[in-house]
Amino acid sequence: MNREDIKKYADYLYHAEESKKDVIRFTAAYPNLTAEDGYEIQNELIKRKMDKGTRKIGLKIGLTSRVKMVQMNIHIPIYGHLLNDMRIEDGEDLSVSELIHPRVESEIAFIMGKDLYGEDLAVADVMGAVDSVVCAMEILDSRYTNFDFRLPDTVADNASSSRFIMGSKLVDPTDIQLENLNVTLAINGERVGKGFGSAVMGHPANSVAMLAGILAKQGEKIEAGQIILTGGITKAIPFKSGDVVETTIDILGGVSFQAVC
Ligand code: OOG
Ligand code: MG
Repeated sequence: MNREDIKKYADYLYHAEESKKDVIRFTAAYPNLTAEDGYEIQNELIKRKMDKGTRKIGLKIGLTSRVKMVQMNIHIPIYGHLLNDMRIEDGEDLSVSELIHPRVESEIAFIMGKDLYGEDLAVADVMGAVDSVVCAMEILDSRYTNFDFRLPDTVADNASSSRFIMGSKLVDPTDIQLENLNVTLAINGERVGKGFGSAVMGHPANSVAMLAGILAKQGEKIEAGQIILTGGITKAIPFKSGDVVETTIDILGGVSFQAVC
């Protein structure tokens, strides 16, 4: 894909988000678009946002659980970037009028204490570099009509990411079996999703090891201080203004927000 096309597609997504108007997936017209093209567009899109003054604060991994792969009908994990203006605080309101058609999913977030570099890392290597684990939610807001996309489209669209929210309790992961933790997503007190930490590739650290492997091939690493969203444990569920959305995870505690206009 040439530079001009990469810029054109990034522009298209940038304006879809700015104007809150969904667009048709690129692969409808260009079925040969590849995941590599998608990452080039994503990088261009992130660059545009950083030119406007936002900062990278972490990475998100997606499509790492069976429930999410089945929901989106894409069976290959993807990643995207977390920027400082995507973060909302625990208990804060989330304005849905800024978004197109938001959905929420429960995740386990890692805050890295050390750099992580390498291919074929094991769970223990990853956990050795994690400073704390946190109960989190990701708000997805695909810029594509009806969340209808193929792998390269969503990669280009920063993996549908829109906002994320982390609980205030930072937990030392030593001696915690993340795979056994029970995760519940509730809207207005009604349970709408549940799962265990093991839903993410057997253990959320496996998803981070996979990401480290992808980055290592590009000569890059996961950096100390970065926030990593390890992937949805529950299906992503739509919500609307007025809803109170909460995730609770054994040991890690809870996190919530209220959706407002
Ligand atoms: C793609 C992003 C998936 C996850 O955690 O699985 C994702 C989508 O479902 O729109 O963030
Ligand atoms: Mg996610």
